[in-house]
Amino acid sequence: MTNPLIGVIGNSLLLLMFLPVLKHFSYSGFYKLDSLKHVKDVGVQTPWGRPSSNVMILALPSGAQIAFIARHGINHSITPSEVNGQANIAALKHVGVKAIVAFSAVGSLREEIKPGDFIIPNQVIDRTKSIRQHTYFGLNQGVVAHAMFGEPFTTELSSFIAPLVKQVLPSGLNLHTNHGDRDSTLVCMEGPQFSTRAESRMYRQLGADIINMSVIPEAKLAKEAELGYSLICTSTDYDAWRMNEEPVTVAEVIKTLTTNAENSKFVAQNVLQHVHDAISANKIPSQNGSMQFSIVTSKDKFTKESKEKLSYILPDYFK
Ligand SMILES: *[C@@H]1O[C@H](CO)[C@@H](O)[C@H](O)[C@H]1NC(C)=O
Ligand SMILES: *[C@@H]1O[C@H](CO)[C@@H](O)[C@H](O)[C@H]1NC(C)=O
Ligand SMILES: CC(=O)N[C@H]1CO[C@H](CO)[C@@H](O)[C@@H]1O
Repeated sequence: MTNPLIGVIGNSLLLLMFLPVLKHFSYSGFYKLDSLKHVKDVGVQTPWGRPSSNVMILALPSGAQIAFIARHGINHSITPSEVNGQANIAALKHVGVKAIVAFSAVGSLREEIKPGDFIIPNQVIDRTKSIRQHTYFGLNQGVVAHAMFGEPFTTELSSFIAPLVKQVLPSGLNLHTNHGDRDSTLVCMEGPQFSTRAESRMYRQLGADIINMSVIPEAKLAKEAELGYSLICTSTDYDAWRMNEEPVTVAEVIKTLTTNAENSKFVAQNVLQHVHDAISANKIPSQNGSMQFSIVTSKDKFTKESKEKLSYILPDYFK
């Protein structure tokens, strides 16, 4: 059996849409026919602990396999600040994944990004508060490394995915991406509470288009682990910036979230096979080697412990 080449990180709703037959979900099973097949669950213990869920190996209709992690746990019981990003990314790397297609619900900071619309951002503003472990380096292990993060997502992967998403969007919904020198910017806040109106308006002034609580540290850790990473977002609401509207209600978010998860499932099914094929044919450049010049500490200073730990994600440098 070959390793899964792509990893998917999404919420448990997305998984539910893939696998309506999972026992502990009571779901109508309406989508049974076109769902992905569950091959097996892999319980992975990484040097940074356990991922949010087992790594679920799912088969596409062609038989190609993907690896899925439910970001907030299978029962959605892990808050964005509690998600163990280090373990999630390391676990996907460990099972052989080369690139990650992540899904996230976001709030919209722009009138033209309507609830239900899809967004593939190319830039990030980090407003998390360093209570999440956001790097594999430092942490008293004696290895210093600085990953490039000017392009927080894998540009080639995102531009490969965009037309595929567009193809299957239900009519009335739009896909928003960067164009020309206009970035598509995601601001990542700590949460778990949503923004105040003042914060929401500040993010608009900073040039942000959408907001969520999940892309950091995922995108940073994927870079450090030399994995491709792109994010497909679905807008649930208008956050809190609109003066003459009620701020986002949780009920509104959950309702749109469910519809969005259904749409995300169709998008995922159209996208994943193509991404798998492109990665196996080397049509999307590999991230292998991208950390080559980032590690500042010289090899002879690595401790036995740091080598053991870091070789889990970067065997070429820490063997
Ligand atoms: C999820 O919830 C079910 C009960 O609904 C429980 O049996 C199961 O252990 C939970 N799984 C995890 C991983 O928390
Ligand atoms: C990745 O790049 C390193 C050099 O940085 C090379 O030694 C290694 O063979 C490459 N691995 C793969 C899987 O291409
Ligand atoms: C506005 C906002 O933060 N939206 C989402 C961002 O990400 C978290 C975690 O995935 C979602 O639960 C939020 O609804």
